[in-house]
Amino acid sequence: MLDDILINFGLNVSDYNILPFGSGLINHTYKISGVHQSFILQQINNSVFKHPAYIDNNLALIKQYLDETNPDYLFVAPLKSITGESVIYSDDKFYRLFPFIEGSHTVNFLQDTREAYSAAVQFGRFTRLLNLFDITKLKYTLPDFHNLKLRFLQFEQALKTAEPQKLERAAKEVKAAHDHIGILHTYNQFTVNGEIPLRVIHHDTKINNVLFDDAQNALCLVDLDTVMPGYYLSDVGDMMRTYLSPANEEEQDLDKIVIRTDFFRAIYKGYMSEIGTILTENEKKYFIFSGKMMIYMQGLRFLTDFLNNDIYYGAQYDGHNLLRAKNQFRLLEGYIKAEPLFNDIITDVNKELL
Ligand code: GN1
Ligand code: MG
Repeated sequence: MLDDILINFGLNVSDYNILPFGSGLINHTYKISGVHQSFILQQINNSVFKHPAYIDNNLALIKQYLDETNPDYLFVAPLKSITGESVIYSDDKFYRLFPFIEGSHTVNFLQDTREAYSAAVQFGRFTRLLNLFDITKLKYTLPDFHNLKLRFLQFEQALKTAEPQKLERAAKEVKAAHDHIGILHTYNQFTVNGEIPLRVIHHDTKINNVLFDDAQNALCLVDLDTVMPGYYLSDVGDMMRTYLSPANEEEQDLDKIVIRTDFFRAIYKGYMSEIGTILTENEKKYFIFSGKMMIYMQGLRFLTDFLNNDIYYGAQYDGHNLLRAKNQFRLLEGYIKAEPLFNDIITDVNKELL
């Protein structure tokens, strides 16, 4: 099946070894390894991304802009087929081919604050380099993707339709979702007041969407399908969600979820060293809030999916998405406890950055 796709790019399948690649939850990804050159082939999940052409539009425009303004920036855009297409439609599915960045690898856990710093620099740089890019040219590849208000409504809807035994199993997490509703109120406040500008952001900054070299320096960003206008809080918040704890969202032993404040320092320093002078004072006020917003949103999304019978994320075992939700609410508690420490770190780093 994949043979037909590769032919479009002038590749002969018998010259390559094809294996599933990475640990993304949404798209299917394969590594196409050859003797001289390797590629990443990705099948877009088009029940999630309803308009693959929107993704293509955004990446092409951004690539062109970056090529013109910052030719040295490593932007991993999809390759063009023999007929000049960057999305191939075959058998009701959409595919793209990317160059494999030699010497790169991804990680699912962060062990060293330097990795967090380096990834945060990459995400901050991306948004900074696109600061003057006209965001009205970008399509919303996933409308309302990080709209917390909508995520909460979807959760409430799932409460109405879920099987009673699922509601029982999830009682604690449903309570946690309601207990932390203040996060939604804060979100509503700044969105209604238009206090925070839209910027070009990545929208999925979890650590396995960054390529590292062997010395653990972040080389570039991948998984660019959700690049679209949004709040910088989404990017910073998802870094908090995925870099602070040594245990990730799949961890079943919740006691392993702890907040590493030195990783918070690394994220703040890395991100702000790139874009601190561009962010408005109002945006900066919400830096710590970003983590609460994204951890809470992810908890709601996993919980909603559990109630909806795992239609979005899928599940490898019974209760998988409930466990992920438990995990995220535990992380949220730890994050909230650490807030005073985060404030001290910000004051401290600001002195260094001056
Ligand atoms: C999905 O595709 P992947 O695994 O990089 C999801 C993110 C979630 C993440 C949770 C399009 O990201 O929003 O944060 O799972 N992407 C989409 O692991 O829904
Ligand atoms: Mg991914």
